[in-house]
Amino acid sequence: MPIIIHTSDVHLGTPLGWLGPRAAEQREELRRTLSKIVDLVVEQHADALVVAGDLFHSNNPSAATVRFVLREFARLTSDSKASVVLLPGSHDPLDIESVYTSYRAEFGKLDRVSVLGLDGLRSVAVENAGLTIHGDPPQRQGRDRGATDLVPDPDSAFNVAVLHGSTGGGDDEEGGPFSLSDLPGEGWSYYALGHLPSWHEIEGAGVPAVYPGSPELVAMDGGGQGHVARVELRANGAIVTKVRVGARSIVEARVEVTDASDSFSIAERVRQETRSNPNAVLRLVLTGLTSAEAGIDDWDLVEELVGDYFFVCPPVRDYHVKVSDQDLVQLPERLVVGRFARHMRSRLEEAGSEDERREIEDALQLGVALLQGKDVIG
Ligand SMILES: [Mn+2]
Repeated sequence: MPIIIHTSDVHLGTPLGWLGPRAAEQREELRRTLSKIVDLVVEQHADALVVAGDLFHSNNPSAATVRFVLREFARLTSDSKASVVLLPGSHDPLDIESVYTSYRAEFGKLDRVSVLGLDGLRSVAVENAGLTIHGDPPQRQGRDRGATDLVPDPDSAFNVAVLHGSTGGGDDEEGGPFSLSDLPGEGWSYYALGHLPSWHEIEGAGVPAVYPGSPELVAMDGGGQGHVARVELRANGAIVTKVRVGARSIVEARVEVTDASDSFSIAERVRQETRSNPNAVLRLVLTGLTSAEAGIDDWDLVEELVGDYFFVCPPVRDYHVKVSDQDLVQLPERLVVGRFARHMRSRLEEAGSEDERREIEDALQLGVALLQGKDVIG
């Protein structure tokens, strides 16, 4: 039974500037991921590698990046019987400046490597596998539409439709997965989709319809990336297996800064909540209420943690700073917040014990923050 390895949205050549000093390393990791995918095709004796769009991050990748891809595909076709079927996507669309037309001759020299849409190509028959792979590239950059008029080949045992796009959203705006009406009708064995950054399966299509997501981390808001789909086409249906190929992951932590005296003690809390992981990008959200004197310095915090992770994103400040005594006195009496502050301050003066004082102080700060419309709970 035919086996295909399905990937999309590799985004080779993306600058990854958000990774700062780690960007070059991660760009190299993207290449390594393509090599791992090629290895997987060889190991699995797959009949085809399908790339459902956005193999390249743009139509202007460096010559070195294109040469790397050509070399990997040459390795694939010499070490295996597999065909490679590429669909241009929304980042590497098939327009007049397309990477696929600029390097037409080089791609053309490779045996069994095809670009759907180039010279009107709409389907590729995979020899000896009873398999035909069909696809139509998105028509224009920034407009992602499915090609609903693809027709399966009745003489082929298995037909796979390859589509790139989502409903709504432009190229940088994230749309939702295709709805069923965006998929071409009856007679398909599998829908190989691309454009969404993380793994997603469309329910109700009758046969599996899968977005594998990027095989490696490319975006800060990434999450469920890092996989390819291994698809075994059988007479009684396609079996899809999610195969991990990505090296990096994202770790998210929400950490309370309340009562922390400095950045170092916050770093300690982060370590208690997450495990250090040299392959993880840490996304940190700081919550709670802190005093101005605590001096939470984002840069200190990142410096403290940077050795524990592949990269630490600048922390998101979702915390609030306590109102100083001086500011409390100045809250206007005609507002509820002013009267509340005065009332609580007089209770503070009457407090009997240190514990009681602290309790009233917390209630005062929390109450003032709430009355000022700040979201300090949870
Ligand atoms: Mn795309």
